[in-house]
Amino acid sequence: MKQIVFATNNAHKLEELRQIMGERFEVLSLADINCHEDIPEDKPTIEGNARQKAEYIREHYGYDCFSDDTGLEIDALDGEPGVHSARYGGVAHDSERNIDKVLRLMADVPMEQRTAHFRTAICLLMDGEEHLFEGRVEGRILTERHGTGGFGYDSIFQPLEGDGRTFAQMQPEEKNAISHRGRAVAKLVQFLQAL
Ligand code: ITT
Repeated sequence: MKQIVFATNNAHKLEELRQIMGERFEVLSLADINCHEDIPEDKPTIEGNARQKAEYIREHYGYDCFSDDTGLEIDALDGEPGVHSARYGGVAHDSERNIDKVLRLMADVPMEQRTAHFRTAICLLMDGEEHLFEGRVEGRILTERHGTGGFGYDSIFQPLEGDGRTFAQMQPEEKNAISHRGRAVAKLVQFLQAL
């Protein structure tokens, strides 16, 4: 089975990816390759961050690898939190704070103006070449949390294609079938299978 490193520290994303990529690839984590340091992620775009993380692994560890970066882009907040999604509330990876800030800033925004999308960029570095894949899903930011599944902003994001449930109210397979990351990964897998 072909090995490929997924350059992420997010256990939820690794789990989602292993589920989507199935049995065709052995997806190695950073722990699997003994990478325990903080990988720089300080570019102004999600594409730039995805590339930066993948290049770091290739340079320091020599593996073919891919990495993703995701942003929640809310129209009423001029595209924020976007590239700042992980630490929007001020503390890195504190999803509850992030959600609280979004709900606070959007307290007066009516439902028809609460449109948003998740966007994922995946950067694959393989055999010395770089490939970018994008996936996005349109939806709405609800006024309160619904559901306990998923992670990050899932409990306030209601995808437009669906039955009104948030991502946090869906089974992982249901979310993956329509999500930003699911779509970007589908393009990645299609590319890898055509090699
Ligand atoms: P790595 O950089 O280590 O991969 P991360 O948690 O920083 O992990 P991202 O930069 O891709 O992940 O995503 C930034 C934030 O966006 C993340 O911390 C979540 O709050 C949110 N996010 C990403 N994907 C999401 C998803 O599928 N559902 C809900 N929120 C998500």
